Amino acid sequence: MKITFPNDFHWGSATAALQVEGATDIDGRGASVWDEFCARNPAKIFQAATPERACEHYYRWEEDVEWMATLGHTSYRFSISWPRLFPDGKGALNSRGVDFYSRLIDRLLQHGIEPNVTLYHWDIPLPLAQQGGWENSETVSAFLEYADTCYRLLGDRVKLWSTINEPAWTTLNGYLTGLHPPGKTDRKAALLAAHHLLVAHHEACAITPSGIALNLSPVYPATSSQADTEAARRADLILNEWFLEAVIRGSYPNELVKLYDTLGLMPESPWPLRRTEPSFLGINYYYPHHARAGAAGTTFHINNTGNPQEDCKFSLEGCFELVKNPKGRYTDWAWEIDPETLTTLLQRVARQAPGIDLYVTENGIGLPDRLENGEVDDQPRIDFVSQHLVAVHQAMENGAPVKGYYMWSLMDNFSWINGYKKRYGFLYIDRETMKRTPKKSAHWFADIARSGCLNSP
Ligand code: BGP
Repeated sequence: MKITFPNDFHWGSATAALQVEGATDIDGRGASVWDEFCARNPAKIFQAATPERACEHYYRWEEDVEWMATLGHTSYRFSISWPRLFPDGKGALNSRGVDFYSRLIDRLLQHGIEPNVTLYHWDIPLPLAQQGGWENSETVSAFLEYADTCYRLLGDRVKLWSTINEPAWTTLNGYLTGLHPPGKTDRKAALLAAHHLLVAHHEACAITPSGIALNLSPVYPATSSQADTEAARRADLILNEWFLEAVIRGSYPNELVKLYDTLGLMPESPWPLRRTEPSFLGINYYYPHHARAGAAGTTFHINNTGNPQEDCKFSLEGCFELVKNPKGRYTDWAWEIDPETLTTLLQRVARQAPGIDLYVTENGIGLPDRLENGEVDDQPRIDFVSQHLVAVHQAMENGAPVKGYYMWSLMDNFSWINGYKKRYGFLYIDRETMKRTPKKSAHWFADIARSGCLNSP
C-alpha cells in the first residue's frame, strides 16, 4: 500500500552541536560541561571517546549542507553551541560563533532547507556549570541573555526555534543516574534543575514563540495486575507528564506535587513556572517502557557497549521498575523497537495540546554499521524508519497535526556515553578520514522526501 504525506511536510534529520561540530577550542569557543566530563571520566564513556573531533562539522559544514540537499531534506534540525557564542556563559559575545551559525543558516536557506534551531542541547558552558549549573537560578538569566541574542541576530531567518532538548532525559541522567554531567544522584537537585530548565523554556518562549523537544516514552504495565498498572502510571507521571504538563499548562501534575511535597522534594526557586504557548511541540521518540511494581531499591544501568546480551536497567525505590518486554524486538543497545507506540503517543499529545503543531524532532536507530566495498547496507534502519513513518502517517490520519519528521541523525556522531560505536546517521563517518559516505538508507530516504510517498511495509 502506498501512503502519501502532505506537500508541505518537513523532511529532514537532526544533529546537536556537541555531537557533530568538533573544533572545541577553535575561534573563541569556551569549554562546555561535556568536554570536561569526558576528560575527567573516561571510564564512563565507551572507549573513552571525547567530542573533541566529533564529525568536524565545524569545518565541513558546506559539504554537509550539500549532502542534506542531495538527501532531499526540506528542513534540518541542529543546535547552537552556547559556549561558542558565550565562552563564559554570559557577558562577552564571541562574534565568530555567531558568524558560523549565520553562514550555516544562509546556506541552508539557499538550498530551500528550513532551519529548525535548538538553543540548548545539553552543552552548558563550563563556567556556569561550575557555579551550580541548572540548580542555580542565575543560569536561567544567563540562558535568557543567550536566547535573546540568538533570536535577535538570527531570528530574521529562523522561523522554527526550540528552546531545550529533552529536559527529562538530561535531568534523569545528570541528577539521578549520574551517567551524564554533572554526575549527581540527588532527587532534590534533579527536581530543581528540571524546574529551571522548564522555566528557561517558558521565559524564552515569552521573548520569541518557540517550540521544545521532549523525550517521551509511554509506559505500559508489565502485567495486568493492579500493582503494575499503578507502577506504570507513576512512571508515566514522573518521566513524561511532569514535563509535558509543565510545558503545556505551565503547572505540574497535582498527584505528583502532593507526593514530592511529602518527600520534601518540591523545587524552591525565585523563578515560578509560568504558562506560555509553545509554537510547536517536538517529540523525540525512540522506545516505550514497561513497568512493574515492587522496586526495592534505586538502580540504573545503560547498555553503552552494544553487546546484545546486556540489558538496560532502571528502578526507583518504592515507585517502579522498568523491565524488558518479553515479546519485544530490541536493538543491540537494548532499546525496544515499537513503532505502533509512536501513533498512540502523537495522538495523546495532540489531545493534550489541541491546536499545537507537532513535529517528530528525533527518531532513529543506533546500529554497528560497517562500510564494506564502499557501501553501508543498513536495511534495519530502512525498516525502522519506514515503520515509524507509517506510524506517523496513521496518527495524522487520526487527526494529529504532525508537520514533519527528523531522523536522528544526519551523520554518525558522538553518541554521548556510547562514544562512536553506536551509529545513527544517514551518512557514515570514517573516524580516521572523516569522509562521509551515504548509507543505503540515505538514498532510500531521499526518494521518499522528494516524492512524499512511501510504500507501506
Ligand atoms: C536523544 C538525544 C540525542 C541523541 C539520541 C540518541 O536522547 O537528544 O542527542 O543522542 O537521543 O541517544 P544516544 O546517542 O544516547 O543513543
